[in-house]
Formats: sequence, C-alpha cells, structure tokens
Amino acid sequence: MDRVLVTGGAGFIGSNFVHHLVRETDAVVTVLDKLTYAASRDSLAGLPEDRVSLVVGDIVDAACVDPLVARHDLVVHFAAESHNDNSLSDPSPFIQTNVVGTFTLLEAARRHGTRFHHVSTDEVYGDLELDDPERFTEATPYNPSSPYSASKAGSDHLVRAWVRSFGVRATISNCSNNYGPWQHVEKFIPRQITNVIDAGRPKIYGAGLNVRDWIHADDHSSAVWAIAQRGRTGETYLIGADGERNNLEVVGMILAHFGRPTDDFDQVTDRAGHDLRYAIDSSKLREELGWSPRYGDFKAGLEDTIEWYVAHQDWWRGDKARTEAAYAAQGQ
Ligand code: NAD
Ligand code: TDX
Repeated sequence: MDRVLVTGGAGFIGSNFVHHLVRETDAVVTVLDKLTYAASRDSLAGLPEDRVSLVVGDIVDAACVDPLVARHDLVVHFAAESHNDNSLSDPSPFIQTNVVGTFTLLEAARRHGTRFHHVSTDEVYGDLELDDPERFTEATPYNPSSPYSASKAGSDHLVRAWVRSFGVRATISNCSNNYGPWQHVEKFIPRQITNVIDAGRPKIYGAGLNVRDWIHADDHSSAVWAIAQRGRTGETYLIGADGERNNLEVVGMILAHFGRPTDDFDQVTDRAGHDLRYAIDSSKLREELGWSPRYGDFKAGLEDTIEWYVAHQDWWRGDKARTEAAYAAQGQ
C-alpha cells in the first residue's frame, strides 16, 4: 500500500495526516481537495514534491474521482463540510459533499477494488447526559442531532452497505473533537485563543457545561494510519484519548495561559440542538491494534496549540474578521 489518495488533505486533520505519512512511511501521496474556505495550501508547504501532489477537485465529480481512485492502492477519506454551526445556516453543501461525495468515492472504490478508509465523527451517536457513566462504543446506536452529524451518519451507512453488498474493502473510524495547529478559527479552541490574542473575550454558547472529549490531531492521524494498515475490513474503530473537558474548563485554561481571569468571557446565544456531551471508549482500537495517544495530557497539547497560534498570526488573521462578523450576525 504505497500510493495513497487523501481526500480533504488540505484541511485541518487531512493535512496533519499527510505530514504523518511523509514522516512515518514511504507512501506516495495524492491530495484531492476542492480548496473550500476551510482549506489551506500553507498547511502542505515544504513537503517533498516527489512524495506529495495536490489535485484541486470536487469529490462529488465522478469524472475527477474515478481515474484518481483507479491509480491508488488506498483512499483515506477526510474531505467534508465539518462545522456544525454552518450546517445549521445552510445544510445543502453538507448533503452534497458528505453524502453524495462519499457515494461517488465508494462507487469508484467498488469499480477498481481500492481499499477505502472512511474518517467519521463520534457525533453520529448523538449525545450523552453529563452524569452518564457510559461512553460511546462501536455498538452505540446512531442518533445524530445536527445536519452535519446526520450527513456524516448517512455517509457511514453508505460505507457499511458498500462493504456488505459489494464487498468493498473499507474500514470506518469515528473520532472525538480534535485540536492542534492549522484548525480554522471558526472552531471552538482556535476561536477562543485568537479572541484572547486580540485582547477580546472568549464566546461561550449557553452555560458552557457541554463536554467534548479532546484529542490532538497528531493522535488522530496515527490512529487512522494504524486502522488503514491493520484494521479488519468492514470494522468500525472509535478513536479517543480520554480528554473529557467542559467548555468552561477549556476557556479557563486558555485565559489562564495569558494571565487573564478565568471568568473573563461572554456568554452568547446557544447553538440550536447543542449536543451536551461526547465521550469515547477507544478500548477496541487500543487492544486490537495496539494504538495509544502521544498526547496523554490535554493541558500540554493545548499549551503547544496556543503557542502555535501566537506564532502564526499571519496564517489566521485573513479569516478572523470575516468569521467573527458571521458569528456576530447570529448573536454568537
Ligand atoms: P476541515 O473543514 O478543516 O477540512 C475539510 C477539507 O475538505 C478542506 O480542505 C476542504 O477544502 C475539503 N473539502 C470540502 N468539500 C470538498 C469537496 N466537495 N471535494 C473535495 N474536498 C472538499 O475538516 P477537518 O476538521 O479537518 O475534518 C476532516 C474530517 O475529519 C471530516 O470528515 C470530519 O467529519 C472528520 N472529523 C473531524 C473532527 C474534528 O474535530 N475536526 C473530529 C472527528 C472527525
Ligand atoms: O464560539 C464557540 N463557543 C462555544 O461555546 C464555538 C465555535 C463553539 N462552542 C462550543 C460548542 C461545542 O460544545 O464548543 C464546543 C465545540 O464546538 P466546535 O469546535 O464547533 O465543535 P463540535 O461542534 O463539537 O464538532 C467538532 O467535533 C466533532 C468538529 O467541528 C466536527 O467536525 C467533529 O465531527
């Protein structure tokens, strides 16, 4: 497996995965990316040209996808519309890219017998109560809340059907919330870090008690590669690093890093249908494939990430004003 097609490889996690492949393997990588607002060519800068090439194209476009899938041994499918808030304002691109795009890739994988790994999210399982002792496992029933998570759930079901009905050699991973460098400023952690760098206040939706299970993007990448190499066809693996924190705790850590009081934030309009808590039990991945996260300590990973945003202001400033204007128009 040395020719790898990475869809969405110019996005936050996809680009992290491309760097992982270049560092840790001999694979030759093609990135297929539409370069939406969420993509960054900079995230791929400096990679060796004989190892990594970029094709600008849409995963919904079968004429583009088919010949690419035909000449690769493995497809790792990250491309998606990924932001819940955007899916509430306009669900349409989520259905196109996440559902129709995944269908288009699966049809190509079926035609050419290409191994396929589908990158998905823990949000397909809905949410947990704050005091629920259970965490999500591979056996948790699907119960998505938002247009984003419903579109990802739909794509997971397509992958499962293409495995069972057509024998496509596919695996699925469902990962918890990622953080790290190169994440778009629309997302929670980069939004709050960059607000504080700009001497503004973090913006918390509602009471801020919602819990997310944070994992560093480097750890997501190593897990995806372990599954792509050694995962059993047709299986789903949950990826998580035991990083449960509520939103108030995360904002408090960011404010404390900059020497600001930990209650120096604004509470803004809550997200419609806001999922309360996500929590992952990743025992199957750890026991079956021997994977473990490098960032066992969320605080250490968050500190590294804050320093990265301090040092890369040229990268995120271009998107910051437009993103904040859109949030302000929604009372957020
Ligand atoms: P992102 O929004 O940062 O990047 C998505 C990339 O996909 C961008 O480069 C974009 O240009 C590309 N893309 C979008 N539509 C496309 C299309 N039609 N054709 C080709 N390329 C297209 O997203 P991310 O946070 O890196 O997420 C990557 C994957 O991981 C997604 O499938 C997401 O559902 C999943 N995931 C994300 C998280 C998270 O916390 N961010 C957690 C679990 C799973
Ligand atoms: O300004 C904000 N204030 C706030 O309180 C933003 C942007 C978010 N939030 C809250 C909402 C969530 O409880 O922070 C939490 C995290 O929000 P997001 O960064 O938007 O992530 P989430 O909705 O949990 O989804 C993320 O994890 C799962 C990714 O965006 C998805 O792509 C992934 O599937």
